[in-house]
Amino acid sequence: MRDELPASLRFERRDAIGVLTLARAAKRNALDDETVLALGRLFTDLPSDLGAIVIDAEGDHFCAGLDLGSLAEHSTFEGIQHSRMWHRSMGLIEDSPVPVIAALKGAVVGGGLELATAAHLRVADGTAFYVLPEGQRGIFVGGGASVRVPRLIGFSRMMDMMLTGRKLTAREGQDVGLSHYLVDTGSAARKALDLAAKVARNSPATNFAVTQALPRIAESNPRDGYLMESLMAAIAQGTDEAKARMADFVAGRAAKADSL
Ligand code: 1HE
Repeated sequence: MRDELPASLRFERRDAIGVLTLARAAKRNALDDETVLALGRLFTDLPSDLGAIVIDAEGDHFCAGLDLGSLAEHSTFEGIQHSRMWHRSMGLIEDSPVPVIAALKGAVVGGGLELATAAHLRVADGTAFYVLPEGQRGIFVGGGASVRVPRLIGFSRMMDMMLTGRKLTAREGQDVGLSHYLVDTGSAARKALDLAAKVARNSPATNFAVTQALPRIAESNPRDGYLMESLMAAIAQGTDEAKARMADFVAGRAAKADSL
């Protein structure tokens, strides 16, 4: 399927890392249905030996969101189905067993922010800006933003963005928690690749626990969360790889916590 991507997407391997590039710069990487569906297929069918994925973008902008040319003809029911299609694809990214790191620059707008927040880590450069223009376009978010964005910045800040069209700068996005890292202009992809190399060296059980269990634990009631944590911890520490890594530390062969 990776050979059958539309022209708007590219996927390449760099050893254990997969680099997915949004490749429709002439339209500021706006996401049409073909691209959203292909994202879903790609994340359903990942190579089994991948350690991390970086989402990068051609041109000056990460993603201008939904392709606005594609929405006008929808009936109400088609609108629901369209939004659910976005939910499926973004959900497959969020549920990827392989951690996903988005490299952000320029517009991270509407559905572009929905894509960015489906990733597990976000690295922004100084040109990045965040807008939810749906309010001003007469629509509402439909690709998962009302769940994923409040998790990061709270629904009150999202209300402000949607009611007023407020644009958050890269600095503001970093301060409120939209990005994990804010780096020099032009270096988001490089930083994302460096982080991906680190992430890919973790044990697959740890990366699974962090991407699959942690978000669910954080959103469950504490009593269920503690139990889920114990189960996940026992599964992770029972792997041969965990045993070997702990033995390496005890034998002085592994990095100390301040130099990981
Ligand atoms: C587009 C899109 C698009 C650009 N759909 N074609 N998203 C928005 O409301 C953002 C709309 N885009 C913009 O505000 C600006 O394009 C940018 C700030 C991102 C970049 O500005 P700029 O000056 O670099 O580019 P441009 O001249 O505005 O756009 C270049 C081309 O891309 C132009 O097409 P051209 O044929 O005239 O060259 C634009 O029409 C096209 N283009 N953005 C379609 N989004 C699941 S629900 C999610 C709901 C949403 O995402 S709503 C938010 C939609």
